[in-house]
Amino acid sequence: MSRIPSRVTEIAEAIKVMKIRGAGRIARAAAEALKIAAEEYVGPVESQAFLDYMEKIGSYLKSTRPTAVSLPNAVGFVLLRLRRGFEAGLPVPKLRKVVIDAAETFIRNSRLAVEIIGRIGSKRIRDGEVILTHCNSSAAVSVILHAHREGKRIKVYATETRPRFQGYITYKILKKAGVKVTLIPDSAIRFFMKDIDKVVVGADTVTANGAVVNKIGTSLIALAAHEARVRVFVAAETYKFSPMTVLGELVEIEERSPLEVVSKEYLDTNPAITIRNPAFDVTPPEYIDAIITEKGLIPPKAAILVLREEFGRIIEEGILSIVEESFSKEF
Ligand code: RUB
Repeated sequence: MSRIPSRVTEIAEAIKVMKIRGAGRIARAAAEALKIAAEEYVGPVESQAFLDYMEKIGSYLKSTRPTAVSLPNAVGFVLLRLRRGFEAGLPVPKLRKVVIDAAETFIRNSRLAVEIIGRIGSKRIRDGEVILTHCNSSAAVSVILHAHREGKRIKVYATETRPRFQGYITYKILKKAGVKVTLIPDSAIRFFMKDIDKVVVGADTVTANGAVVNKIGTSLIALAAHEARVRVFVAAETYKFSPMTVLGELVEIEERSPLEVVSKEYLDTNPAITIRNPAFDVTPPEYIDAIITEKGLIPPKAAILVLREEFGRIIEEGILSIVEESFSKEF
């Protein structure tokens, strides 16, 4: 089998160490990696060998980070089209083109989705409002930037987002665009909530019941916002919706190294210390007012409708295989 090209391993490594981060960027990087893999394939001319190689690359990319469903959805988008081409009997050069076209389509649609979300979401922001955002979400930033460009005199609070400080990226982007932005420690959220009109955050995964998995701390923000009757908006492309959750699967929450929380010196001098570092948490649908997608604004409970429309076939096939397994057992 053709070996994994070094440009693909570089992308996978960059996702792992978070040089490439944020669910949308991760998804686009994975699509790009699949495109590179197809372009650089030098294995046997049999279609089956090409399919096996691409499936292997897909699994490898999916193993880099576990929580954002945008990653398996991006890989699935490309490989589904490859499998269809394979079943139609296409030869390797044609299959290669199928992968390249699918990857480019995914990347283009993904960028367009962020833009559309910005336009839709900004309509919900009024002149003079104060927005709170968390972490660094391209979709949430798109909403804020559109509101700003439309001339709305908004003010933004951006959390630091410990332990990886992605809030600094948000701060920098907004500042550069001329938005009035203030950086605050994560623990100051409730202190500032009385000044805030709307919370706008992104998503790594949206589940079948409308719960949103996003950067650790999001659920605390939503809880504080709920208490203060502040509206919470989640900006999420439809490829952040998880078809596997319809089949009962739980979203794996990534736990990262304690070295993101304390220094190596501290760890070395306190070897018995226990540290946990979950990277994401789950905000229940009750604490979310609306999810802004590129297909429109929806209440979180309507997540299942998006899932049925976008991933209907995958869900049907999943249900079918569960039914088949059940029939093969005696009950
Ligand atoms: C990033 C994060 C972002 C979402 C949405 O976590 O939680 O809010 O991924 O981002 P990490 P986007 O930094 O650990 O990847 O809207 O850009 O897809």
